[in-house]
Amino acid sequence: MKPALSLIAALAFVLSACGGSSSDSSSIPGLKSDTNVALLSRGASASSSHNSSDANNLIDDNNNTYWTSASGQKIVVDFGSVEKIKSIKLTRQAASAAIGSNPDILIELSTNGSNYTASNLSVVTGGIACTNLTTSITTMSCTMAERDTRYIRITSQNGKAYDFIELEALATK
Ligand SMILES: [Ca+2]
Repeated sequence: MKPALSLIAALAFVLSACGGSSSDSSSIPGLKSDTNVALLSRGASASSSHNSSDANNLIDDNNNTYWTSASGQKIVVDFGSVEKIKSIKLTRQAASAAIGSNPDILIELSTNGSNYTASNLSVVTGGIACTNLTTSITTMSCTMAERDTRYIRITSQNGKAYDFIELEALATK
C-alpha cells in the first residue's frame, strides 16, 4: 500500500471508531444515567377505567396528547418492574390545583399495586418526603430519596378534573 493510501485508511478507521460511540452515553457499559422509566417505549403501561383508551397518552413522551381525568377517577402507571425512583414530574394543561392534606391531585406510590403511600408532592406532609418540591399551574415535581416503586397512582379529587399530559419518573440505571 502506498503511504497516502494507508494514511486515508487510518483516518477512516479513526473516524468510524469515533462515530460509533459518541452520541449516546447510556450505551457505554457501566455508565449509569437518569432514565425515565414511565415510558411506553420502555415497557411501562397506564390504565384507567375512565377514558381508558386514552390512558397511555400520559406516558407516550408526547406533550400534545393527554389523558382527561374526572373527579374521583384514577390512573395507574405500571413500570413493569420495581424501580428505584428518585424524582417524579407530572405535567397538565394549565389549571389550578390545591395541595395539602386534601389535595385536588393525589399522587401515590406502591411496590405491589395494592398498598399505596402518598407523595408529599401532593399532600405536602405525612407522606413520602420530597427533598425539592415545585408546583405551578402546569407542573408538579418532586425529587426524593431513591425509593422502590413499581406503580404510581394519580387521582383527581374535590370535584376537579384535569388533562394530564405526561408523567415522568426518573431512576438511575
Ligand atoms: Ca402525552
